[in-house]
Amino acid sequence: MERTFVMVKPDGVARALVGRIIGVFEEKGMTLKAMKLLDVTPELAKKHYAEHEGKSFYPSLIEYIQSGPVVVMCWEGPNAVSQVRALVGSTHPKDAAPGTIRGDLALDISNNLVHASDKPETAERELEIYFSDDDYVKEWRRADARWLLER
Ligand code: FUP
Repeated sequence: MERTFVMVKPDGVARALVGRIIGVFEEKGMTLKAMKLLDVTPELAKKHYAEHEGKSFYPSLIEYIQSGPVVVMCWEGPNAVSQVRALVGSTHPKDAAPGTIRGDLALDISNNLVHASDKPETAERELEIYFSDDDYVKEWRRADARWLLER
């Protein structure tokens, strides 16, 4: 089963949208494997956005991600990475379809509420930045798993 990394960014926490955003993935049928509320340190911010270093928006991105607490999560499910990205919507909220998190709840690219990994390899890298083995619960199944997954 595939895993992905999701962050409710500082604007999502500040706007009290954590419950609503988690609900999107829960209602989809995915399984929550780990979750934390934390302040992103400069070291974490640099690791997280290493691929954007040098770009014009990098300094504001680093500042934004440290501007308040964030909620980080690991979600599991079939094709978790692409299914979560579809629910999150396009990077720029103006292009994000209605029904997606960014399409319904965000206005501006620099306050786009959620981060979600773009590839399975990125997901594993990002999960390692924020979680250690002890942060994951032992095996558990949703009570409705047999209605969600192949029997
Ligand atoms: P996404 O994978 O959708 O989160 O988007 P990217 O990894 O391409 O970009 C990471 C963050 O950088 C976005 F959430 C918003 C910010 N960004 C800008 O502010 N300006 C840009 O032109 C592109 C990205």
